[in-house]
Amino acid sequence: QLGLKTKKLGHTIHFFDEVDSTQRIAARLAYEGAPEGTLVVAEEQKAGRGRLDRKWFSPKGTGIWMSLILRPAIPPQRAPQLTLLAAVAISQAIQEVTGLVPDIKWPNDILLDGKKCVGILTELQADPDRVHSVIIGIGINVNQTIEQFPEDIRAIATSLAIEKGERVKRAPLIQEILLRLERLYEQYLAHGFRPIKLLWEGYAVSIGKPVTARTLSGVIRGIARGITDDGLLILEDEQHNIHYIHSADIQF
Ligand code: BT5
Repeated sequence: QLGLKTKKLGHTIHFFDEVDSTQRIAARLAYEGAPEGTLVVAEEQKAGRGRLDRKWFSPKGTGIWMSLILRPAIPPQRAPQLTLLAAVAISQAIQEVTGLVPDIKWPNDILLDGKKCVGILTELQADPDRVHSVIIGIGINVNQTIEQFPEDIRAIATSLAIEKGERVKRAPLIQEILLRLERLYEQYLAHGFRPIKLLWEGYAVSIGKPVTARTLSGVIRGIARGITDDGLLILEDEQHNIHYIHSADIQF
């Protein structure tokens, strides 16, 4: 019922009214051998997850809560590139379907008007040298009103409908996301991350600006200089030391 135009992505779709997390279900399916392109979509998540076990608010019928299984033949350290690839595909799709122009905030947020509209969570099943599966979790606030967000995120979150001023249909957006993802993923497998990185830079907000990066090992303040070919953030601190950051929360 999504009217997909993709060759592979989304050809097997598992729809649920209510789940704890589409990530958990997709991880189980991947473990059981589900093919690349398998998609899990839910109307509502009772325990939607962000990074570091943070909560992802996923109320019924208002958003896109989905997880996609990919099986690229890459070493695990290249997996962060797929978060950035997904961010580009989703940004392109949002722009195509709504006319809104999103910003990507490294590594996994898409912003509209400075507020978070999309979160991406990339998880792996891998050996030290080889990925078995990558589960790309995508959460998009589509039709929430501002009152429908919990108070603690009301100031930092937004939905497509809030920004556009009218409701946005979810099925055409999912279709467009899968189409863009498939194109970029094929490009990535054939030509590597370079072409994706160029597209990513076109949407990136934090590059060239002073930012604060909160990592698990501490806080670094500096200027975001760009991303490496692996997708790490390059941060130059006040002493002009260069840091390569794998994972962090960024504040402007
Ligand atoms: C993320 O984590 O942004 C990744 C979110 C991934 C969600 C998808 S939905 C489908 C799949 N199934 C899952 O269970 N997860 C994935 P992070 O960067 O850690 O951001 C989490 C933070 O975003 C929270 O601590 C809140 O501050 C904020 N937040 C929670 N829900 C939000 C929402 N609906 N919109 C905007 N911000 C939100």
